[in-house]
Amino acid sequence: MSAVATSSLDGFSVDAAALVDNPRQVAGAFRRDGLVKVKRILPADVAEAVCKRVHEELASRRAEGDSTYFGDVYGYEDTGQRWDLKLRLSSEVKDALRILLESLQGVLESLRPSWQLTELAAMCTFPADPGQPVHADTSHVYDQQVVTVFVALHDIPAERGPTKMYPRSHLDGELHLGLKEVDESCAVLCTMECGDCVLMDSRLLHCGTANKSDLHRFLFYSSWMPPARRSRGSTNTLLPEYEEELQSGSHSGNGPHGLRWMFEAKVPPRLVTVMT
Ligand SMILES: O=C(O)CCC(=O)C(=O)O
Ligand SMILES: [Fe+2]
Repeated sequence: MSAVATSSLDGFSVDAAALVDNPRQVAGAFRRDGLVKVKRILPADVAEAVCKRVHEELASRRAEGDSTYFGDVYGYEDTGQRWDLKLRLSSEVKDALRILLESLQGVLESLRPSWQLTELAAMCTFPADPGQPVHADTSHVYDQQVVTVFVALHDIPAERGPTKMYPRSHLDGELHLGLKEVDESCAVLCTMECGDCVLMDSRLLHCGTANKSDLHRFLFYSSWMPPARRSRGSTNTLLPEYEEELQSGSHSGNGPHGLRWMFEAKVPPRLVTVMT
């Protein structure tokens, strides 16, 4: 078994245009494999607008030096080449989320009747980022299913540091308990074109790989969890103002950063029950 051998992502891929007709089938594959790639889910101009926005917010947040805007990620303190930037609901981000949810609604609802937003951020790496250790974002044993949607804001070939994922590892108790090693020959490298996305069960083992290119690598991501009361001090990568809004139960969306936009944008309310 080679340490660099990877399976093909093609077997885990579907075109966005095919999603609407086959949500249950795609949800079934996602449940089994813990990942699914959706090609061409965002028009390139929408992805590029978010990318520009991330560049701008990252520059100003780094200049401010306020850690509130950054999530904790492996390697963040060590190298300064990796930034987990919490995003505002800017018009660019709202447009992207609306289009994503319109496509993903059927798949998400086939998994569960309702979901709430728990992360909204961009995972940014720069040249010479060494990549991450293999990890799961949530516990197979203790946590409920969380679905993370990683969107490529530009093309991400192998050398630009795509995420590596280990299909079906999300339900493997022995792996999660450290009783056996991951099988590298089963890993898939999530290379993408601008506007593609990968849905990942957050219990799946995965890691960001090294950025060997001379370009940045930006992934826009949102995570969705079953509606529940939220615990304070959560480490989710979500700006405190949205966290508080979800926490308080006052989800009328009338505040300055209200979430009513989801309804105005006609995103099906069942996806955002907790915000009603
Ligand atoms: O950078 C990536 O591709 C993945 C990031 C990640 O998995 C994490 O920070 O938890
Ligand atoms: Fe992760």
